[in-house]
Amino acid sequence: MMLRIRVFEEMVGALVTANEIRTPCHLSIGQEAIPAGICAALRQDDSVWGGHRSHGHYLAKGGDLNAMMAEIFGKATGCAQGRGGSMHLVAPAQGIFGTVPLVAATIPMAVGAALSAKLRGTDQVAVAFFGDGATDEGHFHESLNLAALYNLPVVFVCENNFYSTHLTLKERRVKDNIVESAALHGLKGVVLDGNDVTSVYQAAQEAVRRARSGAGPTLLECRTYRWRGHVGPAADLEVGEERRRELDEWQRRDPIAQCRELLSARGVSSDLFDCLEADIRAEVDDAVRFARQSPGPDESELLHHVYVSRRGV
Ligand SMILES: Cc1ncc(C[n+]2csc(CCOP(=O)(O)OP(=O)(O)O)c2C)c(N)n1
Ligand SMILES: [Mg+2]
Repeated sequence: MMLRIRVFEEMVGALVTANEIRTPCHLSIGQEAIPAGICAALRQDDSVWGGHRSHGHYLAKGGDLNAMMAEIFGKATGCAQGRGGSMHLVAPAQGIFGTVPLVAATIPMAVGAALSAKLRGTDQVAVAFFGDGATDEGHFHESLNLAALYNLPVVFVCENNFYSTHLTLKERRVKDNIVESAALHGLKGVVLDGNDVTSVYQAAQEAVRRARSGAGPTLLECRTYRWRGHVGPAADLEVGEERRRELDEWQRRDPIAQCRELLSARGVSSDLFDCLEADIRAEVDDAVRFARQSPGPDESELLHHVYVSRRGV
């Protein structure tokens, strides 16, 4: 799954550079262990809620790769019928009810989904994915408080990549202490290496088990780094003098390379990796072909889903 997210996003980046994709794309290259590790601990009927950087959340939760590529191309076969682009991904059957690029907007939605599960008496779990920048918003704190107060089955996953657009964590907060918000609001908080897919998966399993069994919400602060710029395929090396050094350091901790080393040490052959990579590249190439060949939305549908008409149109 990590490789699928990586290859998909590298392709999107290349197509943005080629000016074939023209919707803004926020790439999560370098952060793949988080969606892959968290979603591996979920069931299909659990929900995930994401934001502007959610290609990985969508794929890891089971969203269709062709439908996402077509959406990014703005085609009628896209998961949001070509109306949303990269930042509005939706696949209700897979528990993805819409990613929303308003920072922190989907954190309370995850809490709402968890409240709904509790009221309906199901054991479904809701997961909110959000960045460190979202923890600067009031919604984050209100959501943690309510989830703890009502003991809701929700897992808050902060993908702390230390940047909110071009502002570092240090420029935005006195302390590097996001996880402490959990204790403040009365829920369990865990800090972990977000580039280690095994740690992420194990923490997710425990948080999901707690949520499902009625033991309440958890905040997971997953520390990671995005290799590309805030938006688009470039590396954003001009944003600050620290960026080059940080990038070098974090690229040495590539989540995919680390996982590959772990598996090799346990006897998985390099041929298997090569086959896997070839299959994924073919899958992504197919998605590009599908998106290119798909029709655009019909002009006559431009105002559909925008206004509610009394005549029911
Ligand atoms: C409410 C709101 N404020 C500001 C923005 C502009 N904005 C878009 S992404 C972003 C940075 C978010 O940073 P973070 O939550 O850390 O996510 P990351 O981009 O690092 O994945 C900002 C400020 C927005 N989309 N919504
Ligand atoms: Mg961030």
